[in-house]
Amino acid sequence: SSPDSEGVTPELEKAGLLNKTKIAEGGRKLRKNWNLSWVVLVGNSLVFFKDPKSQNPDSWKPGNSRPESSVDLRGAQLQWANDLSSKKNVFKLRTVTGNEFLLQSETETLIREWYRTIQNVIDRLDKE
Ligand code: I3S
Repeated sequence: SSPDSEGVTPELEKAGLLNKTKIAEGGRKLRKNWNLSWVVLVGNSLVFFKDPKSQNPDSWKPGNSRPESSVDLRGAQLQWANDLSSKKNVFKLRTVTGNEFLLQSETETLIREWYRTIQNVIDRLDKE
């Protein structure tokens, strides 16, 4: 087994570039502002970076680049949201605190992988 088989260090599930906009904060609607974001799914969190220098799979580790924000996936909800944007391949992530994000990629296979991987984490947390 690995030196960290007891799970002290959270597990990196996925990292990559996605278009992102926050559309609600605590249930209050926000104006869209799409930006390319380096997104890291690690442990129970989705972590967003905007500095291009942080575009590596280790960016979430302590001492590396500072995240722009971080989303706790416990109790979060995902849904496809092509009705919420003129862009294709868009899904919405809603946190328990009422923050809402749209995530998008021009590549359908890629956005489907993100959707599936995030949903798996949400499902795992639901069972805990
Ligand atoms: O859903 P909306 O409000 O039509 O979203 C579009 C606007 O936010 C627009 O910004 P301004 O209204 O500040 O010009 C953005 O540039 C668009 O990207 C938004 O729509 P899409 O369909 O790209 O999500």
